[in-house]
Amino acid sequence: MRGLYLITNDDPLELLLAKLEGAMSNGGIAVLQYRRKKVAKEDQIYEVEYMKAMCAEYAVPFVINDDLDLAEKYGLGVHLGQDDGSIVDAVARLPEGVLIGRSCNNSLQLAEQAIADGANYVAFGAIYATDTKPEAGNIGLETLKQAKQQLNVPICAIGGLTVENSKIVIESGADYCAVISDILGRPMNLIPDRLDEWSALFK
Ligand code: TZP
Ligand code: MG
Repeated sequence: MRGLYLITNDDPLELLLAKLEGAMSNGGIAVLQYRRKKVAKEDQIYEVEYMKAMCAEYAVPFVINDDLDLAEKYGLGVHLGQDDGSIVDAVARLPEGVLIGRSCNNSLQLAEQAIADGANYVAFGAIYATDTKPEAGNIGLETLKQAKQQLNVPICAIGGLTVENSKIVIESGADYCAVISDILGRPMNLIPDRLDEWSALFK
């Protein structure tokens, strides 16, 4: 229940799948989240089917961002923001054992509520400012440190995380580091080395 939590970007599908194949075969991915902001809903079905099979092959837990209907259709985990629907619903509609996560921004109170509702991990961020989601701000490390002391589920840190700035994030309490750009923003041939650097951080 710790390690690199990789989130998909909006690369063209073929390129994204090639990067994911390279990343997963490297062995350094603890969780994959499907997050495709620029892909039409009807095309997401095919993509999710493909990635579900890939995750099964590499035994990587697979989580759908925002979309409980899609997660339910395929019996997958889900990650819900504060405005993306209820955790109680997700627990009721998804199979036992899948990941159910909640974005809690900078709030321990939101995290406690999510856990009471049945979330089995909680996410805080953006830790550092990021162009991927500028409106997420930059909350720093204080909430992570408190969360580590007070909460009894894995803690996910997200936002602007890189190999260079995440040692302290892990030391502050992050079980998962959720990353888009620092992995998928790189050319495909550089991703395996980057993953090795991430794995070393979690050793
Ligand atoms: N939620 C808070 S920050 C963020 C999301 C989805 C973006 C993370 O992307 P990156 O590129 O790793 O900063
Ligand atoms: Mg969301």
